[in-house]
Amino acid sequence: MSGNLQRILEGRGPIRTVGVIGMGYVGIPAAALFADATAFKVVYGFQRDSKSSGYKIAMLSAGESPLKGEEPGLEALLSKVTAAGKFRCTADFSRIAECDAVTLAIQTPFANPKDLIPDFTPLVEGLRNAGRFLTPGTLVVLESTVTPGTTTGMARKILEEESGLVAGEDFCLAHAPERVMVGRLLQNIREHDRIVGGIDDVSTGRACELYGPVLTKGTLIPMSATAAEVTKTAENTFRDLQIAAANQLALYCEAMGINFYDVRAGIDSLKGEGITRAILWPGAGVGGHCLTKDTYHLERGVGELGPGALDWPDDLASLYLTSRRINDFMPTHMLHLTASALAQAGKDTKAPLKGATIALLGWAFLNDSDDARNTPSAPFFEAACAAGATVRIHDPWVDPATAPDIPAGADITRDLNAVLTGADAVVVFAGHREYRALRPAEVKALCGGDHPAIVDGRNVVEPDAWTGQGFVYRGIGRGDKNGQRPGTRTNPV
Ligand code: SAJ
Repeated sequence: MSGNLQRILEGRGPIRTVGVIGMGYVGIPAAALFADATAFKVVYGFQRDSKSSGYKIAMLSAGESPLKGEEPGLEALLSKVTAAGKFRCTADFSRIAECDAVTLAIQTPFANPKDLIPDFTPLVEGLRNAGRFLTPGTLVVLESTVTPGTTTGMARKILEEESGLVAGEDFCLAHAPERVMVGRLLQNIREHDRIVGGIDDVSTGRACELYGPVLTKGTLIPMSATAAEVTKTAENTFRDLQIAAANQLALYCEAMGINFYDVRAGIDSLKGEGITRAILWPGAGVGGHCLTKDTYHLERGVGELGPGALDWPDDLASLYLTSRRINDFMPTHMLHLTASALAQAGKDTKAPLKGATIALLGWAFLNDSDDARNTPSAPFFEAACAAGATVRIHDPWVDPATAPDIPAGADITRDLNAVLTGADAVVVFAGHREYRALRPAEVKALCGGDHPAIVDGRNVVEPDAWTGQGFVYRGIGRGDKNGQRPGTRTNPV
């Protein structure tokens, strides 16, 4: 870092014009909040005029949000800042030359769900566009979740190549990871603490100048760019780890014939000074676009940034990768529970799934949500079909026309009666409110058999109410009820 950059910034003055590249669920609320801040004069929302998302330009220019689902306050804020002339959406990336600060809010999905390698193509294109029109003193901030080392590595390299400028000398560069959740975008940006990591102190300081005006409850947490990248990936890695710990304990409780939820309540009761027990919930699996990939970003980062520097026990797998494997095992466990219940209900014990009709309830990865990215229902569906079952899928929230990566042959319907009619097994994968309201007697009448199976992956049904109606019950963590004879309330022998 030289005094050169500081001098350029002093000559340039405070940030007044802001650019946000990527009009998605991260970029749109961020741009609206920057535009609403009195500190800034005007905000450009940069959006490629592509076939798939070019429509957003006209909508946003009219002050309308192209985002699906309820986002409290966003529509009104967009309308306000557009009418005030403080926000403009454009495909003209050359206007980046007018910006004192440019943020990149471009997602980094898997190239394909199997190899877990992120597809940085869209981010690289955004970086090239930013670099092409970069001017001395501009601040560039990556908000996308990236592998640690990306900001000081690939991003810096592309920006310097395209601009002919030098990061830390001629322009500022930082990473400020987004921490937004759908349904509370504006609130999250305003109220979550904001990690701000520059490649040097001047960049960190300039990034704090950009984000400070949009925070209400949140505070700025300055650090290095790489530390910011590790913070983001690690905060999701730790959540995945906590879920895996709950899943492993649930599997232990099933094996020992006890109720995980009693144990959880017991553990949770330990309170007091300095005592923390963050025990989460076991379930049919972990989906979504955060927890399923951020561990791999972190693991790649330590592999690239610290090759040979990591002191780790010989032949011991990463705890974080082991957690990913535990969570990815849960759909398989659901299949094992389903097979076990069908065998108990009288199906061929050697191949209970073969020829069985399964009602798969829930395609979304999250309760009461239409989001199906990396859903754990998909591997269950594929494995059950491979075992010879017929699987009918219900989800009251997911739109089959827009859900990503739906496997061949998977038809998602909102007709619950049709899915339940004639089913040998009812398997709950999402804790949608509709499934908590299921009445066992009505479901039994639709299934038609003497002892259909109910397999509960989200702890939404009460076991005795279902076994009392003749169902064979299985539930994750319910070692006290799994195998209980239909019509009885006694523990399995
Ligand atoms: N899950 C469990 N047990 C739990 C919690 C979740 O099995 O105790 C499963 C869910 O069913 C789902 C998956 O894990 O399939 C992910 O659930 P999530 O609640 O973590 O939701 P995400 O994937 O949308 O995570 C986002 C993340 N937010 C950001 O990256 C900005 C995460 O950091 C948040 O902690 C999380 O939302 C949240 O708490 O809502």
